[in-house]
Amino acid sequence: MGDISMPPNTPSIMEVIDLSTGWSFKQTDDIGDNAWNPVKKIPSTVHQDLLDCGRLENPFIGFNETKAEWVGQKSWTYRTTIARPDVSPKTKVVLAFDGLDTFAHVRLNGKLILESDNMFLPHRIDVTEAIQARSDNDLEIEFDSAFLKAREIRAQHPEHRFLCFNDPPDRLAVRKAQCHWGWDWGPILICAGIWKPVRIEMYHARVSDLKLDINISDDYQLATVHATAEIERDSSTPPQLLAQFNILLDGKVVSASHCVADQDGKASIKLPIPSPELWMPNGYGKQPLYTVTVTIATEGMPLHTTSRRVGLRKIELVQDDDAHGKSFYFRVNGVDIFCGGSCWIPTDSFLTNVTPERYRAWIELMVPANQKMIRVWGGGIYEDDSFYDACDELGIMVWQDYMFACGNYPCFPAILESIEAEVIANVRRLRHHPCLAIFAGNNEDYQVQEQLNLTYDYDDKDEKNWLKSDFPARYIYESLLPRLSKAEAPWIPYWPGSPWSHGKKSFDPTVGDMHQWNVWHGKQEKYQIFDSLGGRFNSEFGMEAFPHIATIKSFVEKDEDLYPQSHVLDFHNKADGHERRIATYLVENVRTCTDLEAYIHLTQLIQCEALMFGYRGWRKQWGDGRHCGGALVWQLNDCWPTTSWSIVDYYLRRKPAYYAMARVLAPVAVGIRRAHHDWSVTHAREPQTQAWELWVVSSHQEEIAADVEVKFVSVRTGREIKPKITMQGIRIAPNGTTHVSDGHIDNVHQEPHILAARIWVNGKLVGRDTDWPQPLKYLQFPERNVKVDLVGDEMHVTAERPVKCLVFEEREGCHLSDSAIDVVPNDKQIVKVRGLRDGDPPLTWTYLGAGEQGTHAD
Ligand code: BMA
Repeated sequence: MGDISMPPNTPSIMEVIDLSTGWSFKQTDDIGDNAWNPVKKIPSTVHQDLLDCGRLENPFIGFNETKAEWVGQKSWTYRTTIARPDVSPKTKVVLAFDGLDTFAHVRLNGKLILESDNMFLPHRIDVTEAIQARSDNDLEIEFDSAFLKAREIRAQHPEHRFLCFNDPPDRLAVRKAQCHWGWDWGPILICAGIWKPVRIEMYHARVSDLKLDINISDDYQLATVHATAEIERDSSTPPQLLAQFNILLDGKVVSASHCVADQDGKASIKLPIPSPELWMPNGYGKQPLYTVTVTIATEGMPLHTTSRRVGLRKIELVQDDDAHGKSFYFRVNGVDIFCGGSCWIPTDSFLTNVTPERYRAWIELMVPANQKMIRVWGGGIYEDDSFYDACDELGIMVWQDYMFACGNYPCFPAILESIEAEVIANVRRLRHHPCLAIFAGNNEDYQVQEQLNLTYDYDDKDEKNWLKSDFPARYIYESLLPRLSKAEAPWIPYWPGSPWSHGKKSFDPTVGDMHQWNVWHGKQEKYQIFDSLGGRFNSEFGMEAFPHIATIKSFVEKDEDLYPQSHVLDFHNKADGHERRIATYLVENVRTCTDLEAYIHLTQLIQCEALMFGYRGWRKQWGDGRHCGGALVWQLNDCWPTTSWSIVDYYLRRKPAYYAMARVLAPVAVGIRRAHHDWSVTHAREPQTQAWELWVVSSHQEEIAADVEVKFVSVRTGREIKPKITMQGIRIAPNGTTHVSDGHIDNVHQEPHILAARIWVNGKLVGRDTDWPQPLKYLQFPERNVKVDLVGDEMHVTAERPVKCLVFEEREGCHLSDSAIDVVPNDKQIVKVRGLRDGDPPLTWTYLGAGEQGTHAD
């Protein structure tokens, strides 16, 4: 074997010509002399290319989105020239596209070589003969308008009803990012172009696929990697190729073996890894990553090497019948994980502008925020490799939707065929990532059936009937996708939809996952009761907040429009009824205002409170027999500068809710709250007494001891209205919730006061929580006397009276250890700032009741 046991990093002898430069483009029907414009680089999108050559105004500014509408209604042509490659005539030459957006006709030297209609598909075209015939080869790609094609295809299928949330329903006919047609957080920008890399590959043989099925023994002492390489070769290469497999950790080979490929070009082998180093989610351990390489060779000559990076972990979706119905949570390497995290949308309307560094920066944000899971939502894209790489490296588990969202999708034969190819290609690309925790069939398509009164007979198990019914796509979610997922990645759990409930209504709280939108949408419940509205796993819930002032200024062109309800600010909020809903939650809870910066703070405070009430309560329920298995906020990010449900805005500026979430998801967190009283029910009187409860949640795997304290502090005076309670050496249950104390508030004899809890572990203060009389608007906040002293890279924060939601400025380049804090007298809080340089002005800050003008920096 000696001949082919080459070092692991031997470059493959496949030769590659990168085709990222040398392109030009034009509007297809433009026959003028100056029609062609240069393209800076491929991958690209036509909007960015038009921006680059000055033919489009930035659609993210002002009302420019409407000025960009025409772009999506035209056809666009891209062209380049490829020189004849200098290879032997027997060498196979392939033109490889990783993705074309979307209706593409590809011509080489005038001859049609590919027609494509699915953005999510890669393509490989054998051009061996065609490309050798000429010294210069013309490659031209014409993209039809997806907007017009969608209409056309829809019209061809009168048998289907095309119903959806988030119009237009035409989008359902096309395999393309559904949010390109606009969404309730994003502009209508129907892109087109070569949105993924394109290259020429020249080779005799290559590994076309590498599947790695990893088994970990019950005692976690042995991992076995079952590796299968599929090999493609030209006719001149002998079939009996040798395949050398190596597994490396930190550059060292930990397992190696080889075999001969069979007649069908398959090489399959089992590689043991004794004492495996296990991959764990953020906060639960390390993320060691092994590299598996395979090199194929003939007669001692290596032909191609490829590799995958893997993590060793066992993942289970635990669904046991229990006291609350059926559980729904994840277990990784035997450890039950409460999945606090976020939902993810495409992070730029122009996908090709997101660099690997920007992906990494987004995922990095989740780490200090104690988040464990991110859900790639079904109305966007199967994300870029660098997104999953970052999740692998940082321990963020991925809930991956298949790309269907909020619709009643058609199932005509051609689209089913395309979906099948799309799923195989994308699962093969993604399945080796240890971050991948679950594949889900779609986003809210079962809800569309329920809410639009379309039929769905769960008990009818005959697939053929599904295809003839009002809900043909049930065939996709309950037959096609599970079949393909099982064949391609049986180690990743499959779930038919987000949400789905085993045939019960998708909002059933006893089974499956749930999108809880009765706060904000639906019944517009008070957020104080968020916890009581949850299910077994809350894969969506949210509250809108304005973005940072600098983000607003990036798109508002005139100073006179810098007020909360200006036309341009409304335009940069795509949510249905957003004025009424933001107003409702503001008016119910706080004294509203008109100054823009103070208003931003109020909307952000409301979001912060709402999400805190949700997360805090659901994490508490985790300890109650895994009643709630996780909560994913809608949404982490934005695709343009906008007001939305995001907790971090387009420019990666954190909103206050980001910090509140981090606190309630900390490894050890204390929680305190009084019973909810609905103040706006007709004739409601304040109850004479209100019960309160104090608890601690812990994600440690062993029991720990903690000291806990509760103070009762008058909102008006800052004085303690009764002696504090202190409890020492409390035993905190592992990976669960511990009830610590309870009591009653006497609303008749006691003035309005907060309950302020703190917790120490091994003498170190590790957490705080405060509970406030609700609603906040009834409280008086005179003379808080807040002080923020900058001491080195720390801000020391004190107040003489209780302070609600003290938020620091989010300055470019600065990173805060905390913000959106409640401050209690005699409890100095220290917030660390990274990135503030000597001589920089201190960060400004504000808090509830600071006044119309809002911000301070004393
Ligand atoms: C959910 C999502 C999205 C939407 C969000 C806010 O239902 O799945 O479709 O953007 O709500 O309305």
